Amino acid sequence: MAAVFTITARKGELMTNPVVGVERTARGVAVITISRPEALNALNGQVIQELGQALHRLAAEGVRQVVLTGAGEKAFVAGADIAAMASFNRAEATAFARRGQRVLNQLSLYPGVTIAAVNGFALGGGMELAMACDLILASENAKFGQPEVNLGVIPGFGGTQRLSRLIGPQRARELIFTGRTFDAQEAVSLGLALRATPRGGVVDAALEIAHTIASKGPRAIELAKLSCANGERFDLAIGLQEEAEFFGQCFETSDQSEGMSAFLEKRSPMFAGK
Ligand code: CO8
Repeated sequence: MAAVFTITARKGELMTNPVVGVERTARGVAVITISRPEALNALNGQVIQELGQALHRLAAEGVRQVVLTGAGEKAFVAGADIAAMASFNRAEATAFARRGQRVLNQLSLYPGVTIAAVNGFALGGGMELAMACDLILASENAKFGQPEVNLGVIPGFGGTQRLSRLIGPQRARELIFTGRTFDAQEAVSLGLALRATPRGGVVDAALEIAHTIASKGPRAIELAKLSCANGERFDLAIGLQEEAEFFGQCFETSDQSEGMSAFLEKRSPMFAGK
């Protein structure tokens, strides 16, 4: 994979080493890696800022599939940075939660498919980060949890909202109230993770799915994602109305005429993403 760019500090900002790396595969899938090994890739202001910038640039470049992972084999992301949060007052904590939520919303609304390749601890903000992706794959050494109550706080990057939507309100409450950690197999059986993969193979497994999706009609994937997201926000009747609208929109794309012509002409489609 070739590096596509390195994040640089904006004018007036202190120049620090980048903590979010972006690489791209030959087939156009981006791999974003959060890299703060000294703190098990914990989310501080710099990670959140660089992640937001990386997503913005990838979307502007038209990158359709993104795999998100943590550097090393020990952690995906071990939570928000406790040392950075320890001295927050109420206003600072609220602002930090809102800032994190904005970037996680940016991730969940990314105009393409996002896959979390969870390669170790995904705790607190790390599990919330994974839940903002479309799919979660878990390495067999992955450990998930919302342990915030152990620290006297609650999930603040969307955990009290996204977890119950993913696994149901009662199961979400049990995990949030006990703060217990659980392994990849349990994550799969809860429906939090799609599947468990052998240790060391989770990014490759995510790339395999991303490359399969990359061969489909890009506009169709984008509209299908929007329609699925609507299903989680609206009731069935509104969701179905919206689905019919999105279905109609597909027929204004060249991908639809190419996909259907290719089928009828018994050849592989060449999608333009328009
Ligand atoms: N923040 C800061 N540093 C961390 C974090 C973290 N979340 N997790 C690990 N580290 C650091 C450790 O302090 C340690 O640093 P040092 O070597 O300088 O002492 C280094 O990473 C390695 O960690 P350990 O020595 O603890 O490694 P172990 O293998 O013994 O344990 C664990 C690994 C179990 C993952 C352990 O590190 C741990 O429990 N970490 C904290 C997990 C946690 O509680 N996460 C939730 C944080 S709260 C949160 O995410 C809230 C999100 C919403 C925020 C809303 C904003 C207000």
